[in-house]
Amino acid sequence: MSILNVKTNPIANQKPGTSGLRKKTRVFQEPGFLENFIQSIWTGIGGAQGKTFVLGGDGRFFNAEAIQTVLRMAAASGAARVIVGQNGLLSTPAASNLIRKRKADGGIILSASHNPGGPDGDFGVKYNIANGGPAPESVSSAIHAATEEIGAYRILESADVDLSEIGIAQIGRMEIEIVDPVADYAALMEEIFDFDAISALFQSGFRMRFDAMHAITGPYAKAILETRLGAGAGTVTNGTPLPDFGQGHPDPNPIWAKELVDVMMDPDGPDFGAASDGDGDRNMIMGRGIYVTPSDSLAALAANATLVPAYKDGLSGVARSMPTSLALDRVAEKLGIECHETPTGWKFFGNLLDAGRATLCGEESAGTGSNHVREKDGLWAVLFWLNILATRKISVAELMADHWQSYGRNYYSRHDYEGIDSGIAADLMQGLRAQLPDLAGRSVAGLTVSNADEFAYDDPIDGSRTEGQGIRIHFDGGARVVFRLSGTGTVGATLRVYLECFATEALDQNPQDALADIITAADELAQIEARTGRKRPTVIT
Ligand code: VG1
Ligand code: CO
Repeated sequence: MSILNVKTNPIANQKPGTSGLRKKTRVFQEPGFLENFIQSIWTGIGGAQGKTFVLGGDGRFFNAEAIQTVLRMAAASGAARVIVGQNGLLSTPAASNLIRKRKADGGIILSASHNPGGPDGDFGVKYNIANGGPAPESVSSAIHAATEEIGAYRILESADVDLSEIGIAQIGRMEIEIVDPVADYAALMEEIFDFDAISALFQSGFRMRFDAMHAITGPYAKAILETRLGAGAGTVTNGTPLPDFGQGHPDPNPIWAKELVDVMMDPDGPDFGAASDGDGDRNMIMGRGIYVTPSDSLAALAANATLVPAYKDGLSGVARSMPTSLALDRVAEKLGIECHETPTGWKFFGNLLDAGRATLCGEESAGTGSNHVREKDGLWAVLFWLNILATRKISVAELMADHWQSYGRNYYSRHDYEGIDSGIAADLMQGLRAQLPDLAGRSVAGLTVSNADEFAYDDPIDGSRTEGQGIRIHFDGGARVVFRLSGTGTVGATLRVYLECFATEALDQNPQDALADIITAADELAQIEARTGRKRPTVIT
């Protein structure tokens, strides 16, 4: 086996976004594209020599080929060992757990997460550091800088490694350990939650439906919910990972998981419903007749955390991404704990978790997690809910009604305008930015602006500053609208408009009705329709 030193040229736009590098699959398949990026990861982290990495992906189209390329390149650059999930599969939280548990130097996760897969879909690569979490900005910048200077990459000439059997393999001088993708993760869940209480809940006739959306969580959910906890065969639907996710869009929200929503809205539907995304780090929570918004779910988990064995002594603090609703802040205030506000993307929670300043973190996009790993974790959130329901012995609808009664309700919705022209999107954001100095005190659609700014984050642990993280406009009475552009899309730009208002009465409204004035104000401020020609959002969650 010889090591090839292949000459290459920098490829433009290999800049990691909110969560790794995401591109159309066909772009990743272009000669040298994946290779350039992987070599740049090695450069960005100071070399692969002697290191141990964890490697796996969500099973989407091109996963199998890409895994082999990464293995050959790790061997060629002197990595000592790569721990890889059987058949090249690992959910994002399971990869995070393995990196931590095995004290690896880092990990590569092949996934474009909630983006559709397939030859015409998207593919992605994420690099995680030794704490198990997404590479922070400093590491991502170093990787990006390397992509702009690369002149050659190193790859081993070798046959494909058979990843179908658990055990040890070798290419060149590098050892490859093929592991069961589920075992360590399932063991971790058992340490955190009261499995006996959850099993008893299922034995009492509690019915659940988990939609794995043909993505990575199928095998995890079957092993934990059906086999270990006795939820019964058939609880997990769409449970076999498929390279194109069954032509679906593996984003667990009421639009893309409509099949589940319909079942849950039936008066005879199951007691509890949940779904997860492409790489298993997001969650959608439903009860019979009720969809729980991710922001509310995060707040409810925080409020009930001490019912879970791992959090019985309380939370050291909590954190949420800036656009996530302020429902969490109300709980933190009552508990007397710190509540941090970070930019969008899990990489900003890592320092807080490492420093013990936050135990629980979450995002409005259906990501929730804790200090058990350094990623958001879909199935963990589902088990958290089950643990609470098993202990409190009430329904999801009752639990949320009780929560809103105690804390008030933050009505919340996100309106996405996908695939708009990048130039128009940039102008729209610039238009908002230009208004910022004079917005306070102005009346818009009958609401008065109390203050407005562009969010910048000063990390309290490492002192780094991250600017340009979304424009936020607060109104008198606690309402708010936030505008930002997505950093995970692969076509044009996606404008995300996050809408929120606070109520202590009339707690049963449709969020779109409760938010009607703020929706009007958002359009007036950003001139969405005038600038984009769009009369309505592409996706409302
Ligand atoms: C989106 C979400 C963000 C999440 C990110 C990665 O980013 O808004 O909250 O962390 O996806 O999630 P953006 O930049 O498109 O708004 V995952 O599960 O797709 O890795
Ligand atoms: Co994801």
